Amino acid sequence: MVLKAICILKAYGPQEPGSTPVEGTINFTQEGDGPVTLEGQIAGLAPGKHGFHVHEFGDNTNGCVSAGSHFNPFGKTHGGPDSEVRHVGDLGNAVAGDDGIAKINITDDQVTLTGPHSVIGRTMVVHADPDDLGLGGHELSPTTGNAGGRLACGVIGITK
Ligand SMILES: *[C@@H]1O[C@H](CO)[C@@H](O)[C@H](O)[C@H]1NC(C)=O
Ligand SMILES: *[C@@H]1O[C@H](CO)[C@@H](O)[C@H](O)[C@H]1NC(C)=O
Ligand SMILES: [Cu+2]
Ligand SMILES: [Zn+2]
Repeated sequence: MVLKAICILKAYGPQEPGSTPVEGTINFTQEGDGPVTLEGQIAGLAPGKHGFHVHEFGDNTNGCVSAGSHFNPFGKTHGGPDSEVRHVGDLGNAVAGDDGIAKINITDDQVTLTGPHSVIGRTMVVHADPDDLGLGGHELSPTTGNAGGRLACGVIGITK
């Protein structure tokens, strides 16, 4: 069985005048209990790396802030997608080109759309700064990768 989900990322709060709003669409697909593939793009970013994670809550009451911390059901330390120790939500960085567009095509074996640790109903966040994958030596490296503010986010929802 193929499971599908979708996330529409939007910016909350005041935007800089004249700036392109950060926005994006990510499609999720999973066959059975295999890895999840995320495909899509995010536009309006500064060129370079932007931390990209699944956060705990699907709550946008206070914009992206109420999405809480990185989704971490096993109580691990922050890492990168290929780290042995990581949060389930740690998907590393979205990398934008000079056109401000980051193309996403990630296959991950910890994110899942099924079972008690499903990411459906949680929030994807794209950040202002690079995620250092836990290695930056900053006090925030072991929790957030020091990825800075939350530019845009969206709840992961079931689709057909
Ligand atoms: C993602 O990568 C796979 C495998 O390389 C490819 O088949 C697929 O078309 C890519 N998707 C997008 C949206 O580029
Ligand atoms: C995402 O899914 C939508 C609807 O199924 C589809 O139209 C779109 O091409 C998909 N985008 C990517 C990048 O796979
Ligand atoms: Cu994040
Ligand atoms: Zn993390």
